[in-house]
Amino acid sequence: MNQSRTLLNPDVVIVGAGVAGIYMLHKLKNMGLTTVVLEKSDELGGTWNWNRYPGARCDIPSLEYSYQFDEGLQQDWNWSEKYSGQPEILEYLNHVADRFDLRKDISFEEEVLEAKFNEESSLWKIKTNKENYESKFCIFATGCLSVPNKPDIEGLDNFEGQLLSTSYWPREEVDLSNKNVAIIGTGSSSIQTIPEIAKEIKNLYVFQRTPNYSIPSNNGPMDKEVEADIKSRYAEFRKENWSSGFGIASDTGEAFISESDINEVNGQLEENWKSNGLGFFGGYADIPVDPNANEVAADFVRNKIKEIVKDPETAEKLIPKYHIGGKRLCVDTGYFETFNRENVYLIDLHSNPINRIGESSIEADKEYDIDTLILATGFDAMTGALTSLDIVGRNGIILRDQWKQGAKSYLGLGISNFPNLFTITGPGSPSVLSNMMPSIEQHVNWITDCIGWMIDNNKSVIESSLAAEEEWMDLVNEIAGMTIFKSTESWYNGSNIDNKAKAFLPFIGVPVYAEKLEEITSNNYQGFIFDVSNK
Ligand code: NA7
Repeated sequence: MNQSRTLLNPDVVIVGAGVAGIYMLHKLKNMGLTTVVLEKSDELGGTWNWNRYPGARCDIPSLEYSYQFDEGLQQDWNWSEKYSGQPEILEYLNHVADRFDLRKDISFEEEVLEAKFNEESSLWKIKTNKENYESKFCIFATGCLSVPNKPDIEGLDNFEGQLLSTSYWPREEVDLSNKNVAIIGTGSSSIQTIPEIAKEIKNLYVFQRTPNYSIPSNNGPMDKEVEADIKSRYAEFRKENWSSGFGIASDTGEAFISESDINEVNGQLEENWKSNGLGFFGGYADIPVDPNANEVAADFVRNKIKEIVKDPETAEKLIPKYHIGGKRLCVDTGYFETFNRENVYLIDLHSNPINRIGESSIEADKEYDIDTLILATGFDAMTGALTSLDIVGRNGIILRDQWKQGAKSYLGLGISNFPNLFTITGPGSPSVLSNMMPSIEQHVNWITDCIGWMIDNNKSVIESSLAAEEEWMDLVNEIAGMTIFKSTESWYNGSNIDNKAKAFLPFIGVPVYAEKLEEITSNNYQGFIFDVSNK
């Protein structure tokens, strides 16, 4: 795949060739910096390369989940559906790589094993499975949901049937017809997989630890009129999205449930249920912040589940009891309806935990004979890709150790003790609580400008100050404390992984974040320190 010899002393090493890595490469190349992207896989695409499970689809509308840096690109590319499926997004990312001639600077099947800052030379030494690099800057574009969480269940390693994972789905077609299949986990990935596979298999056993709220996507072919309208005013449309709390167009509710007539509220929630997808959560301004308003919206969805699922006992098990949106809200195509099929069974792990996995079975309330086991058990979110390898900063500090009590970062971009290292959509930025695509572009643009500013101002080393980082994470937590997110167990705060520090990591509020970023930048990168050789 690699078309040119890899440069071992580039100005910049970028880790990961997903949405973030390829755009970062494009920007740095345009600046004239020598840059290499190191990618573990033999294909680019990141999330959209790995997560190929049946039904994998983006739950942000296609016209929003796309790059905006190039007018020609956003005009030329035509999405076929309202919500794009994984194959089409991967095709798009490959198109972008070819269109901007990026492929030759990506080294595929090259995994970073260690990145170490040399305080004398102020260079990053990066060791991979193939080479050693030395670069001035090191940029982690490794994604927020890229290290899968493998459950610790007795017997899992001895399972002799077909073992699949939504996050590492095989590229070749998987024939599940006539199979007895178990799936563990009921997050977004599972909620998208279940309706697809239930149609073709013999029996499906769904092992649910926590039920999830899900809103119907009402996906369909792209409405050509809507597309033409948006394309005629794309810049303005993108700007509008930036002004909404989670950065998506449908999330625009300004009214408050607490101040509205309940019949009107129910009518509006019905509208939002039918057309807003993820935007259901921001459909009223107080759903994310006021537990009482949240309960009204949650109850609305609970009633929908009761209406859709015919068996009352199954419906009851599928009804979430926590705040809606506190865990990542899901968007589906026929998820709850699937439980009306005769070949689909729901096993509630709270009443019947999995005792063990046998060679060809899974045992909870009883023993289920299975041919295939699908793990849809999520990720070590937001920090996994940065703590699963040795990133060594000043004084030999390993990032994993620095973050033992919870990840801290300044703006989700820089980390104290780790000079000239940038993270794209790192902890402390809106990332997973925003539309990832524009948030990635925002960070890539910022990093590019920052490096440009350093060159113009004769600065060679940048790092965030400990004080700025502490203050920033206090703000992240203060804002989260004003919402329903903090009181819900979720992967936003590390609750899904045993022994992971419980710390809330995303910055809530796309417009506020953008304002702060702008303010800090125009204040000569306030909170960052430059050219400190020995701290
Ligand atoms: P998620 O949303 O983290 O879902 C993982 C699911 O797996 C969730 O239901 C977990 O239950 C469950 N889980 C995790 N570990 C176990 C064990 N040990 N036993 C049983 N069940 C378990 O990941 P997804 O891949 O579905 O979605 C990730 C994001 O991708 C998604 O939000 C979009 O942004 C795209 P829990 O809720 O932790 O009790």
